[in-house]
Amino acid sequence: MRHVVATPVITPDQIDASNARLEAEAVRDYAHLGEQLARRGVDIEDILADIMAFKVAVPSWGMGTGGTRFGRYPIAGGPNNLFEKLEDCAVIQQLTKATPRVSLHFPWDKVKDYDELKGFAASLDLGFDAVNSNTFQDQAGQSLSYKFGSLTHADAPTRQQAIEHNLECIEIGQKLDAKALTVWLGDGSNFAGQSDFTRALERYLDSMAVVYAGLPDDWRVFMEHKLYEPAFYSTVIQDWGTSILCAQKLGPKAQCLVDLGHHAPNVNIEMIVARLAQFGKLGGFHFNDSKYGDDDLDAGSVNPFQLFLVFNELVEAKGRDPQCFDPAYMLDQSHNITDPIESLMMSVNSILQAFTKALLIDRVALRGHQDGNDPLMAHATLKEAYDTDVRPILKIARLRTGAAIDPLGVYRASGYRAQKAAIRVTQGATGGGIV
Ligand code: AOS
Ligand code: ZN
Ligand code: ZN
Repeated sequence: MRHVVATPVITPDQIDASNARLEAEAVRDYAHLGEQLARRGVDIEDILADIMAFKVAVPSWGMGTGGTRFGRYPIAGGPNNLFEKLEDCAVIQQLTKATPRVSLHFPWDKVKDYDELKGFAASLDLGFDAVNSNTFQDQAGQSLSYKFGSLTHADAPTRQQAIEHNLECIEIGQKLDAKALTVWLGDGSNFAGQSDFTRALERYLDSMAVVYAGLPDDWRVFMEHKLYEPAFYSTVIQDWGTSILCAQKLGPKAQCLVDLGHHAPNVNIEMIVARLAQFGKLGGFHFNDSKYGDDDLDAGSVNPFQLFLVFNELVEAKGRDPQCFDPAYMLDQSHNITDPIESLMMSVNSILQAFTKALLIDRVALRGHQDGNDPLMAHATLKEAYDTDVRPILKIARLRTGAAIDPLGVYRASGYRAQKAAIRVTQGATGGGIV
């Protein structure tokens, strides 16, 4: 029981000292923005309450330095095991108070004792979100290979092995109080003719029906579609159309997960979000950003307007169905050249900005312009919200939740990574692999 209680990460007085310096200015800016919003008929405290309540899960696999198939540049003081990853997650939670849960990936995050893991996480003020299965790689000692597929493999014993892995993920997730399983599989083909599209999907549905039957009553399964990679000719669950068809076939606990990087270039992702929400099949998100493909760049770093438009649809959907609409929000990024803690804190900030701006949209006016066939004013209504500098709201949300007004500033001043570099075993030099 080596890991029962975590060592303190950043001390509360480091946060308090920084907040004390920044508070007066933040409060003044907030009051000023409050006056401006009041003129638009918006109560800033209502917006603040929603922002303080918003949470997004961080990925355990995003804590280590990512890489490409060409190489990887580990940073000194990076985490070497799940417990060290959780310490880093705790820093993000401490400084933002917006990331209380961690999404785990199996078998990468397997440990011997899940009670110990849970206790360790709890001592860091952390819990667990959706668990992710992995049948896109072969693991040491695995009896059957996934080279030609997993849940959709032509051979029944390989499919069975993949099914059992997903069931095991549910079992582990239950020990950790998770409530959802995310299934992304790399199954597909590299050559025209290699795979029969229809039979492969039939096998997927048969396999997933067994996984679905293993879900506890209060669980959901999220199907994460992706256009290509690692299969480069076809992917079995390639888009939201296939995903929603499967979700409808499997049943109410099956929903679709939208990873922002998993679409063809220029696809209207916000519209996909609207469609899935309309039919009760929007299960959750993997937030990130992309320029070309599944780049796994930091959320909001390339196209913050798109992120805002996604949140516009989310706010709209929540307004229509406040009781039941409850997508799971997770980050899925690969940090190749930055400190993952810093990137993730920035990403949380971008997500919260997009959400805040979406909350500011005058929906009555928007509807009026839409129905009155006034495209310019409809668009201007969105831009009015998007162009608002909402940073004072985020700063006050952090202040009131006990987070840092300036998470990045506190983190840099703390010297956290340098301290960890002195304690943690240094990782190997370079190695390929996309995380
Ligand atoms: C892969 O492209 C997906 O985004 C998955 O969510 C995957 O499980 C995760 O990125 C870890 O590799
Ligand atoms: Zn993803
Ligand atoms: Zn991805």
